[in-house]
Order: sequence, then C-alpha cells, then structure tokens
Amino acid sequence: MRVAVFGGDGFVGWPTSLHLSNLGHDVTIVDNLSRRWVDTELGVQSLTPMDSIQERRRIWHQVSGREIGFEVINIAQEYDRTKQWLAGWRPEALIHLAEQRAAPYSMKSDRHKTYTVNNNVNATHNLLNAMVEVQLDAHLVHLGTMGVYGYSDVGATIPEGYLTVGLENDDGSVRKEEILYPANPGSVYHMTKCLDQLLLAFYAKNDGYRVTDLHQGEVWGTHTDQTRRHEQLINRLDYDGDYGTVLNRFLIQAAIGHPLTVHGTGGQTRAFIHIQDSVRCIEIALENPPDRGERPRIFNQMTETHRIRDLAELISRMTGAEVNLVPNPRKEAAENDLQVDNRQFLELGLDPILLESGLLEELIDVAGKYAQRIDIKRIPSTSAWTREIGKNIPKIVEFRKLSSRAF
Ligand code: USQ
Repeated sequence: MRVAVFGGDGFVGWPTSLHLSNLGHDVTIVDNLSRRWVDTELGVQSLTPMDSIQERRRIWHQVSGREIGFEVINIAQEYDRTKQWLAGWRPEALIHLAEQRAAPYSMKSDRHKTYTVNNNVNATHNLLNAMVEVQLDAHLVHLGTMGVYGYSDVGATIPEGYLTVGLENDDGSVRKEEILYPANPGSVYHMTKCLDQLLLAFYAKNDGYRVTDLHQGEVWGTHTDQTRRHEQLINRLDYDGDYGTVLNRFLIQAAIGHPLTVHGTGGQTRAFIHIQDSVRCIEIALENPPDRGERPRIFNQMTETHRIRDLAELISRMTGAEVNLVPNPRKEAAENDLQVDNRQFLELGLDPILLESGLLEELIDVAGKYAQRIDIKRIPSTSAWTREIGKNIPKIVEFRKLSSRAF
C-alpha cells in the first residue's frame, strides 16, 4: 500500500515509517523537520544521537534494501503544496502525526499556545480539506491522545471514543445515543487534539471519508525491532522538562543518578504503551479501516495504567534512585484513578509489552550509554500552567545529590 507518514521524522513517526516499510508498504515521509527546530529553540538535544532524515533513509536502504521517500512540506502552512503532493502521489493511506505533541511546550507562553493551535488544527484541517479537493479515496489514521478524555475521576471505565447516553424526549421517554466522549483537555496541546476530533467527525460525515483516531497514552521506550537494526537508525529520546515524558524521564534520571522528579504527590494516574506496541497498533489500524460513511473509528491506544508515584517507587527499587516530590507546574488533579477500555486492539491481535517485560533495563542502558549528552539543567519542568503556579516553580533547580555514577 502507498502510505504517507506525515510527521515521519518524530519520536513515533520514525519507527512507524520503518515498521510499515519493513512490512512491504511503499512509505513516504512528509515532514517540515519542525521537531529539530524546536530542539534548537530550546537548546536541548535528543539523548540519543540522531542523524539527518536523509542519512537515516540511506542507512535504512542499506540494511533493508527498501526505499522510504521524503518530502519537506509544512502541511499546516503550505496548503497548496500539500494538495499538489497528494494529487500527484495519491497515497492509499495517510498516517497523520504532524502535530506539536508536548503539553509543557504548548503552555510555555502565549506564542507557544498560538503556535500549537495554528500548527495542529490547521495541519489536520488542511489534510482533510485537500483529500476532498483532490478526490483522494484514502484512509486517514490520526494520532490523538488519551488526554482528550481528561483525568477526572468519574468512577467508570473510559470507552473507546463514544459514550452511550440516555436522552430524555419531550414525551418523557428515553432513547439511547452514542456521542463523542465529552472532551476535557488539560493543556493547550490536549485541547488541539479535542478540536481535531470534531474536524475528523465532520469530514467523515460530510464527505464519507474513512477516518481512524488513535487515542494514545504515554509512549515509553525508544527502540523497536527496526531501529535496533543499525546504530544510525536509533530513535530520538527526550529527557528535558518540555518534551521528555514521565516514564522515559524517570528511567533516564535513574541512569544518571538524578532524583526522580515526581510532580506534586505523584497521585496522577496515566495510561502507557511501549513504542513497539505503538507502531504495531498503527499497523493494525491501517489494516482495519472503517467503511465509507461510518463515523471515525476510535481506538484507545494504551496497554496499562499506572500512578506516577508507583512508577517512581518501582524504578527506585530497581536502581536505588532517590525520589523527589517537586512542586507541580501543571494545573491537574493531584490524585485520579483511571480505567480504560482497550479491547479493540486486543481483539485485533495486539499482544501487549508490559512494564515487566525487561525493557525498562534496556532504556536505562541506553541512557547510561549516552549520559554525557545530558544537560542536567534541562531536566526540571519549568513550564507553568498559570502565572500563579509559576511563582512556585523555580526556573533553575540545583540538584546537590547527583551520584558519582552520573559523569
Ligand atoms: N510528571 C511528573 N514528573 C515529570 C514529568 C511529568 O510527575 O518529571 C507528571 C505530570 O505532571 C503528569 C504526568 O506525569 O501528571 C504525565 O506527564 P508527561 O509529561 O509524561 O505527559 P503529557 O504531558 O501528558 O503528554 C504525553 C505526550 C503527549 C501524549 C500524552 C498522552 O507528550 O503527546 O498525548 O502523553 S496522555 O498522557 O495520555 O494524555
């Protein structure tokens, strides 16, 4: 199948492109390389040394004999070029990962909020709009987030996208309807994924487009079967306070003897998935499109849930790392429970890689190998959700207890 991976240079996009290429799909990456520019803006770098996209593709060809195409297009800003490219290459499936994905980055300043909304919402709308215009009968697979549901404790399992509700008619009778689960974003980034849901629903209804939305949890790990095949195929791995996500950050922190940075009480519960399962889920979604005229098919792309302080304790037991409770820069519930329905992927053959798989050690090893690339001043999360919260968040945090393992 001809598959376009929009955002194929990113943390999920690169291993997805390799995975699909390895399965025999004809893959082209469309990317504006913005993630590399954000690294430059923030003055941080991936913990793992990352080659240019051209070099990565050259190495992939060398190890696999397969070609991955590449186009530099900013799909959020260059609507006409996006349309022309779609009209010319005519992909049969579009994997849409071309969005700014960090909640703390989206909350850094008014400029970052504006950028995140403009980039994410326009990217999604431009793709849908262009597909209609060039009459492309393709399946659009969009990467959403578990964060669209919010983390309020409703005491009920979160369904896969749609909630069954009872609507009271004027005559007092009650009829059942399925509605999009009420959106409850916790950051500007998460809000853009909520807005995406409406765009996807509209184009599926109005133009009969086949759309899948993947509500993904937090991705952990860095290697997949394909990135392991050559050192220069390595995936990026973020540890900094803006782009590093919690489980990867804790493992990296443990590897260099840095105290684990638990926000608040650590009572927040989140959904997790390993990067290998993430790319496998995208493969499964690709193979199981909805029919034309159906509403978007929504999957919960996660395999387990954990409380943040339990993760910290687990990693502390494994490594002896110290656990620090630090002031929470976010506006979020201090404690929440989370039960999530993920039956669709399991029924379609996903065999989850869970935390006890031993891959936690692999990530600690990767972090240890590249430890000299870490700038410890970039570890704390300093992007505050409100000005008031910001007053309690130190901009520079001194860590006096780094162990000698660090450097
Ligand atoms: N947290 C800590 N310590 C840290 C970093 C984070 O306690 O050092 C806490 C946060 O306060 C939050 C939780 O861990 O309660 C998750 O934070 P995160 O930075 O790991 O993840 P988040 O910002 O929510 O976003 C990430 C990805 C995003 C994806 C989302 C899935 O960046 O693209 O959509 O996870 S979900 O969490 O299910 O919304």
